[in-house]
Amino acid sequence: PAAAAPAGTKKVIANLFEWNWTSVASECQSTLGPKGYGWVQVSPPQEHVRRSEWWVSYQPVSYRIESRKGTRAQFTSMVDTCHAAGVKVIVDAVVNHMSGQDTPGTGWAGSSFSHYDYPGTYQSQDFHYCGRPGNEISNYGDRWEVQNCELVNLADLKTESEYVRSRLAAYLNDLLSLGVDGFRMDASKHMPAADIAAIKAKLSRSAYIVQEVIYGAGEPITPNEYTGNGDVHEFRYGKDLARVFRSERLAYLRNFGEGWGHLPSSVSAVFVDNHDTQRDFGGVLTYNDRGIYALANAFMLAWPYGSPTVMSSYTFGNRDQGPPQDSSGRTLNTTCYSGWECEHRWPVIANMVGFRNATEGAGVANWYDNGYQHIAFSRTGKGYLTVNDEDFAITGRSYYTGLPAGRYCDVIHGTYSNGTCSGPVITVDANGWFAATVPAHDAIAIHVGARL
Ligand code: LAG
Ligand code: CA
Repeated sequence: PAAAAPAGTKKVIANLFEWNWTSVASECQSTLGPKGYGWVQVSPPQEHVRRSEWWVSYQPVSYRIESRKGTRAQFTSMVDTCHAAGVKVIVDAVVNHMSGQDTPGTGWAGSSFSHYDYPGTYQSQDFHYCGRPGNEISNYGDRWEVQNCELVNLADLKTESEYVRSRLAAYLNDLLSLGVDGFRMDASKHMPAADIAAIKAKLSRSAYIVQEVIYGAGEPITPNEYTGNGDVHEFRYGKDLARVFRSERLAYLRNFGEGWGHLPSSVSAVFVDNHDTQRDFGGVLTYNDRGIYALANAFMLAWPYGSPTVMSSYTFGNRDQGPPQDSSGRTLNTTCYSGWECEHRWPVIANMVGFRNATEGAGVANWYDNGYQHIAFSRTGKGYLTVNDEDFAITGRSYYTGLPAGRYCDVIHGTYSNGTCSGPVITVDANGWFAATVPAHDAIAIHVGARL
């Protein structure tokens, strides 16, 4: 079963990183559905090691759907609630490895484990021992090593073995039986594409697949190898976009995407930042960049390349810091703008999801740039965005949109609902033009779904 690019008319994904299931469910109802997000990506749901850092989620000890984010019943009810709100669910699936603790322990739900023994699930013969120092990956120039050694000490599964493939498929099929719609395949680079294909072939029904393959210059394993299985995360997108915003020119974005050597649009999954890049990739734009971050997301949502994911973070001071949790380690309910950034709710970003949906399928036309930090383009007949990232306002200019004449809500500064706009209204004349001032580091966006 294949399904590249999220299905449906609403394709934008919100990544509610480390949210608990109860909070994901209410967010689907209150915000994701109403704002037009089509999908929510949730953090790994399986049983994990017990510690406070966020990354415990990436150290499975069994495939019980019990984690600090909630119980199996809460997970199931979250999936149902999201579906009722018109939002499909993508699970972050950790399939390359198990835990990385050197000392034996007990997992979140009580399962005993040691580094290479997970009673009832895997035993020592199910893991790779690559024979390099510490069994650790050190040379990303060596394909075999990257796929057969350990990523940061995480016990590396023999994904070539029939037993391991069946066990992984059983886990994913369990999630599908609960209604899950797709999987983010964690650490895909560390598994041969053929192993992922073999696991996918065992799935009980079709599911959206997006694979995490971090592009590395000169590395033998490339994102392109994985496109036969489904979508692939294009890590160059967020890096290049940050560089353009921070130190280059927005004018360079006129051919952003394939023109920059990125993956083919139809299989590319993009984001401004994700949970790893916001911590570990210096220079990427994050919630800390506030207005510029919002503008970068607005560009991503307006620009028809790839399938966009909007990141939603909790506030962190150091890279290992876990999400807000209670004294027994359960993740607390999300409180937006207090301990949690909720970027997906920022008005600019949330309103641009509506722009994405209204302009789906329309090409880019009427590109304009001033050679530097002021750009504009239309999505043929459907929408128009202009971004001014100069340090000065652009005043008294007219923009050719090609849009039908009418009064449109500027969704960067206002929210459209029930036929009214809470912000400025832009009037497009009979010839498709409007005149407006765009302040420094600001934007204007209009689309046919927010026409008064
Ligand atoms: C991923 N994609 O390929 C995840 O997106 C990424 O967040 C995961 O790393 C990684 N692969 C493994 O699934 C995260 C943290 C690591 C953390 C690891 C395992 O970025 O820092 O490692 O999850 O929890 C931590 C310690 C290591 C230690 C390891 C094992 O940082 O020092 O060796 O745990 O105990
Ligand atoms: Ca591996």
